Amino acid sequence: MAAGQGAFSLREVLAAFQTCVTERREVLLGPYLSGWRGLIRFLHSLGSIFSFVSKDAVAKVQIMENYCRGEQREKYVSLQSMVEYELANGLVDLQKRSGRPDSGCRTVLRLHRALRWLQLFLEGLRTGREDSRTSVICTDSYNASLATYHPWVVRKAATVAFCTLPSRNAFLEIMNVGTTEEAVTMLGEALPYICDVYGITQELFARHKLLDLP
Ligand code: 1Q0
Repeated sequence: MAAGQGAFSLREVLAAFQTCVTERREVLLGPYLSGWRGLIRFLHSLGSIFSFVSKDAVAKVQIMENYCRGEQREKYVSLQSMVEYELANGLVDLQKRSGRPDSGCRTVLRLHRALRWLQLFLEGLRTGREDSRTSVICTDSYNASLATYHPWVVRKAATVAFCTLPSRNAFLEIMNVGTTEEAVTMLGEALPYICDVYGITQELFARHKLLDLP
């Protein structure tokens, strides 16, 4: 059932990541970005201390939505068609962040790295003990993924913000999928879809040597 306007349902967000992957193992940008929109909506509800994160995430989703609505929109249907189009047309700067508009490839790469954090974080919530601290799960997931790519000042701000996160049980409740037990079950069912999207994207970007785009 659809959640009411403004309400957050992790089930819907995860369903978006599920519908991303086609039979031909392509990742569709439409549902990928709506999954991100859902996550950002949730991030807003955690308070203004996370606004430096949501601003960046919104900016990146916006860049991609503009490509998806723009003149070349048929090239931005899937990650595969985007990579092929941008590389074939010299739109990806491999050396430096160019003065041109940001490429879809570099922008998706940032979201892709954040998806790894999400995967680790949700897995940590799922397998954590009832009394485990969300801030610790979040910090560990961040240090094992995104932190590598962030300068000291961002790492510091992120770590401070994580300390304000609600308890694991409160978190499982705001997922809006029923009891904490139901939330844990749902995470177990849904996480493989996020892993799948992550794995396909990682393989695609590795094959085209796009994993270090500036
Ligand atoms: C639950 C707490 C959420 C915490 C989010 C963790 C991520 C911290 C990331 C800090 C990013 C800082 C802002 C700037 C970074 C940019 O420099 C960087 C690189 O871009 P560029 O253009 O400078 O090369 N950008 C990024 O690395 C992208 C970061 C995007 C982060 C998007 C996070 C969205 C998170 C949503 C919350 C999901 C919670 C799901 C749990 C649901 C359970 C009810």
